[in-house]
Amino acid sequence: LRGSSSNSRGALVVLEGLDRCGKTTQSSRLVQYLEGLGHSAELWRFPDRTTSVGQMISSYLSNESQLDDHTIHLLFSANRWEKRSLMETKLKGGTTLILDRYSYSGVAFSCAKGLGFEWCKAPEVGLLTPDLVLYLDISPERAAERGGYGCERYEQIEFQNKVAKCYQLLVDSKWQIIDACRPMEDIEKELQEIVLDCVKRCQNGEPLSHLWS
Ligand code: T5A
Ligand code: NA
Repeated sequence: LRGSSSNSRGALVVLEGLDRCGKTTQSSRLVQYLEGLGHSAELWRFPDRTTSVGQMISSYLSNESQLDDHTIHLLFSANRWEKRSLMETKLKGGTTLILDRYSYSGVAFSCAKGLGFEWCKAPEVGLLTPDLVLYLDISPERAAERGGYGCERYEQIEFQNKVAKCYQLLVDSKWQIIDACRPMEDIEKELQEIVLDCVKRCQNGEPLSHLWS
């Protein structure tokens, strides 16, 4: 299955969407699927709550600590920067990374609080650009019907509506909008096809680029 080009690399695939849209469910299924085909693949989540920065973020999200909006924004970004070089190493080594949230969450959630769009994008500049962004599209009302909604800071319908509007400002040619209100298995099938196609493109040597280009 390996491409013959010396530039062959893994794909950088991001799942984005509102809280409870199904990202974690689908990203872990995608990794299983790719591994089953013999590809090297890993699931990464942002925020990565295991690092010391990630622990500050986690405590903020669960309302155990308060932080200025700009401060938490920069922490989310720092949490991606601390994984950047490993990310590049993995991709160049041929491992496909399936990311459960990335810079787009960073911009959309902070922008929804009222921070400036360009200000929000600035600390993300220079991170790796995903080859594919899968936006799991669901209304906040439908998402709220799924288990556990309401425990964390951002899980309120009115706020999620603002987040959805901010996401729309970020859509570009790398995005695919997926109807996330369907049964899990239907979504899973659709994603498998799109992601496999992307993995093959990257094996053929599609170059890596940097945000926001
Ligand atoms: N954030 C994040 C920022 O503000 N800035 C940043 O830079 C970043 C990276 C934490 C929060 O941080 C914010 C965004 C978030 O508010 P998180 O830990 O990823 O981010 O939290 P959530 O997105 O809220 O994760 P969830 O686990 O809530 O949602 P998922 O992963 O989208 O959904 P999932 O797969 O866990 O599914 C949720 C429930 O729905 C069911 C599942 O079984 C589960 O019970 N479900 C379905 N039910 C019916 N039909 C389907 N198709 C279903 N798919 C899943
Ligand atoms: Na999740």
